[in-house]
Amino acid sequence: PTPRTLLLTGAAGGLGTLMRSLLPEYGYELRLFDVRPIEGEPDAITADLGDTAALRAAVRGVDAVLHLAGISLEAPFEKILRSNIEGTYNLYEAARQEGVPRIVFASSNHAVGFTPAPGAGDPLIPIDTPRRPDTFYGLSKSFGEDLAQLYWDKHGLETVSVRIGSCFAEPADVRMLSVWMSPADGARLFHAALTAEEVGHAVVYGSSANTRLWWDLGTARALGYEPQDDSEQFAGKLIAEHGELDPENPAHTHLGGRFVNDPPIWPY
Ligand code: NAI
Ligand code: 15L
Repeated sequence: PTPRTLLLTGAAGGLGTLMRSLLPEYGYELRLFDVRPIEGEPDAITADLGDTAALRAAVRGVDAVLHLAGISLEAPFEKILRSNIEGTYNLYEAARQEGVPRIVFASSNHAVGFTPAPGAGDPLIPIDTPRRPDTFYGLSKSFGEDLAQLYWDKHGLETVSVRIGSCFAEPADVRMLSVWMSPADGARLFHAALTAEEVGHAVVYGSSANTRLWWDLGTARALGYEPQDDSEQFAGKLIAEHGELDPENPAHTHLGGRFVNDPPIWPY
């Protein structure tokens, strides 16, 4: 059954804003949470993930959580620790205490960002490839996936961890042709993750059905996800602008792209 009330953390962010417009079509009533206020949304909860009382009130009575809040790029370890590691722990504790049955966790390709991108004819990267974070940011997503596994094994709280590629209106560079997830496919995948039965802790890659896909969407499809989009329509323009991927440039040859150079070791 479709969960009715959904807590959307990170609702003020880029992906949160996209999902605020797309998810209601799937029948969700959204409760919004972000440390930043959201214009035109007086009922949104404006609080930090460090505020455990606010979090506990926010999750009370919801059918599920789509957890997007957190730092979304590389940052000093202390900041990642607070927002992404402690913040995600605080959310899971609040959800456990309030009996929320399922969380969809915005993990990231950067949990496996140091994995070499497959060449032509190589097999796609499987979902059980060893974790290879490319940043403290990616490390926090790796932590989030393990936290989700712990809360499933110990407390029966279900999670779908979605290793999102690049979810923007359009891919912005040639790497993104391989990892792009259209916003419409993002909504399809989150909906599948929220409604599939008996997921336990499932880990999936989050992207469209791109011609240049780098990873295996099998576990996402097993949830009922049927991607409809392909980045190939943007390939001509992006390759004319940036050239083909350079096999000598680490930022072009790893799943995580330029994050492998953060702090930069290559001019990109
Ligand atoms: P964003 O940076 O635009 O949004 C993140 C939101 O989280 C912001 O509105 C921010 O105010 C909020 N936030 C940060 N720390 C917080 C805290 N301590 N307490 C409460 N709110 C806090 O990022 P975006 O692109 O919307 O991404 C959303 C989520 O999806 C993030 O967790 C990101 O790591 C993940 N993700 C996004 C990808 C993408 O392509 N957009 C790719 C892979 C993962
Ligand atoms: C991410 O995890 C980031 O949150 C997003 O801003 C993009 O950089 C994306 O990955 C990506 O890999 O393109």
